Amino acid sequence: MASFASFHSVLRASAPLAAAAALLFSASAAFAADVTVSDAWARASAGPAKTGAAFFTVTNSGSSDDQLLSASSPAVSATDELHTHIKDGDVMRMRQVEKIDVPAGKAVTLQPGGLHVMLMSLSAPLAEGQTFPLTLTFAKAGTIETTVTVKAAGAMGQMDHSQMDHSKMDHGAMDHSGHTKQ
Ligand SMILES: [Cu+2]
Repeated sequence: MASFASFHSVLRASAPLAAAAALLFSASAAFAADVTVSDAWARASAGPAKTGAAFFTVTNSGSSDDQLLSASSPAVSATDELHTHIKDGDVMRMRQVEKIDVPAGKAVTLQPGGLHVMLMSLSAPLAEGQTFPLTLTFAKAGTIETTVTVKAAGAMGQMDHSQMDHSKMDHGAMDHSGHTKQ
């Protein structure tokens, strides 16, 4: 009976710990659900492109600001970067950014001519209709995996960017001199 009693007391002692662990787990699970990724797409490559771009909407329905820190799509590209566009005179230039802010209660849309995930080294040109997994890492929400659908080469999303066809940009010739990380 002595051994049963001590076993019982161990159970009692660990009960608060188990409750705390359960609370932590449910808190982080609830938090992850606060940030969602939707409508992920990329543009089909025009010719033998080495780079591509992926776009999507991040919605933060929680009460804490979050940041997108990195993206990864090893199925199609060895390296991905977070980019934005800046207007330099009449020329739109891409610039790498360290993170993309996703404020509490806001939705951020990555789209042609603006923020995007740059697929830096495609293993093969992206074909219309193709899908591939994209893993996004957030500062607080952690890792979220989404599926990217490849649309026609001229696809623009909701905006008209006829003067800025990303697929025709030569990333290699891009001016990196002003490539400051934010
Ligand atoms: Cu880019």
